[in-house]
Amino acid sequence: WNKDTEVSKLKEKKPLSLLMKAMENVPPTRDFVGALREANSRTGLPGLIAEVKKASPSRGVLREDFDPVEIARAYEKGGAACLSVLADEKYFKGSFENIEAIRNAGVKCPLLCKEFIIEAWQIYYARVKGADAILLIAAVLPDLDISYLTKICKRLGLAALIEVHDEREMDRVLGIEGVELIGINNRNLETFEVDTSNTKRLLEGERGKLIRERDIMVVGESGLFTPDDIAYVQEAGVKAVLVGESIVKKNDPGKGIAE
Ligand code: IGP
Repeated sequence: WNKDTEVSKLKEKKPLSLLMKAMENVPPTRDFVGALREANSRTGLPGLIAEVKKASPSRGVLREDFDPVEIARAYEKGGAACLSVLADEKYFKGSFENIEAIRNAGVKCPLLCKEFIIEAWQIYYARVKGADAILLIAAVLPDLDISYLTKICKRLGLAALIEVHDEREMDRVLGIEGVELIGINNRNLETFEVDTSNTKRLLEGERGKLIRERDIMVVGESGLFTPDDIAYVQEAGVKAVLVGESIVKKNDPGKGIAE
């Protein structure tokens, strides 16, 4: 993330009038948080958000033969509760068209639009393309923007996944009204270093207590590769996980993923 990203996002800006018109015809959203809760209570394991990602800035291209619809279908068949679909083109080689294609292919899992969202029109655009949830990154958004964008999501029936990386961001986000879904990113977005103990640290003590009292759904994100990694973040208190690299690279990306 840097200023360039911001400029490129704003250059793509779609006219609000067109988006509003297009919104009249979109089917209702699917319950993203509900699907995670259902999977968690049915299996006793964290609900899986399986990520459809062609490339990343830290790892380069993950799959040469990347077919978003095929991967999404495999994940769904494998028991994923929800899918995360990269829309960012510059760093992740994703697109909004991938979200649309997966939605139109009849995949039923709720879809998270993975785009760097900084303005309201991007949420409308995600909704029009078939997303059921969007991502808001606390590191790049002031509290007031998080609050405002979260309210827009609520009005549109979308879930907002608010991503934090450290205690300071977690405390900011816990101070914002209406937050129901928090992602703890184990990857430092500046150094790309991954540390799963990040999830544990941020859920200890008063923070964890507050989260349980408010029944906030917490997602452990990034750098999860083994069943032990999943058990570790579950022990720390998450009821959902977001997994990309380790499953997207598999020959059969859906095989055994929900176990
Ligand atoms: C998935 P991984 O290490 O399993 O591929 O991570 C997901 O957490 C990661 O892609 C991610 C991300 C983001 C991508 C987390 N936060 C913000 C883009 C933007």
